[in-house]
Amino acid sequence: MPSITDFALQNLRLEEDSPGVWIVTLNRPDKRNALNADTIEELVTLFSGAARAGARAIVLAAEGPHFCAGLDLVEHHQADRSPADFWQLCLRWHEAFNKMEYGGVPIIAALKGAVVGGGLELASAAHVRVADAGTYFALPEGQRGLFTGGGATIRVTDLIGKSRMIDMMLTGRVYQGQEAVDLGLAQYLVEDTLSHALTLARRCAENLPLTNFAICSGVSHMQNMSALDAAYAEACVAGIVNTQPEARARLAAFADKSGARIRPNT
Ligand code: 1HE
Repeated sequence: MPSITDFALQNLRLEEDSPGVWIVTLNRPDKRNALNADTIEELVTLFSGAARAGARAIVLAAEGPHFCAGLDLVEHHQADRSPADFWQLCLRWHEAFNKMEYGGVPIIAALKGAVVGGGLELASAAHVRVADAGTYFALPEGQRGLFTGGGATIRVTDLIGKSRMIDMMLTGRVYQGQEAVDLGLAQYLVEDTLSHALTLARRCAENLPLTNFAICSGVSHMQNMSALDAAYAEACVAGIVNTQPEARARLAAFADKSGARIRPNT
């Protein structure tokens, strides 16, 4: 069974906040956390093994003033990649981001500064995004003579719709603040994104792991299915999750009235 200390990371920093609550920090602030090929490999390794190593919720944070500047443009320029090389690289991005979205461990992104290009693709693979007033979202690919390659056509379009996504790419439009939240680019607008993301992660970690696994992979899988098949899959997943022995104590607490009731926000 792997553990948190087994990951050898250079471009990411990994810490445990409390049992099962991990903080993964993008750690190339001098390069505005631009995603070079090595960082992508570290993301693949980390998010492939996190659940088995005991992660129950993960905060994805960033060192420095910006969350992520997207594709490492300097590395890309210097590598002078062939179409096949870049195609293969994109498959590694997809591997990393799919492991995040479908890996079954809740991932909360603590955003700040630039969340642009591949940085937005990375953020959109998280399950929850927390922004502050200085966080801004853009897809500068169009201006750079590039195209998205890390899943934006799927995930960013899912968040904000096709027309807005195309507008962002064509015109370089930047979204921030409440407007970004209203559109769905982030779910929370707070003063301290790391602290709020940690609060959310700790709360998620109180859920049963099997329940979180179903939420953080099942919903995405079901979105990829026809409505008929998704309903079938949902019933199947609920059959497994809703009968797990670990849930019995929680159900008993509700039945004997010791369990918390759901009340409106005060
Ligand atoms: C970088 C990168 C990068 C900064 N690749 N090195 N993404 C973009 O088009 C965004 C490009 N970056 C920026 O627009 C700005 O750098 C920021 C708004 C993010 C930050 O600005 P600032 O003034 O704080 O920093 P800076 O002076 O521009 O950059 C500081 C250093 O970070 C500098 O390196 P230095 O060695 O000269 O000090 C920059 O070169 C470096 N840096 N951003 C490499 N992106 C799978 S396809 C995905 C396609 C895309 O993601 S396209 C979008 C790319």
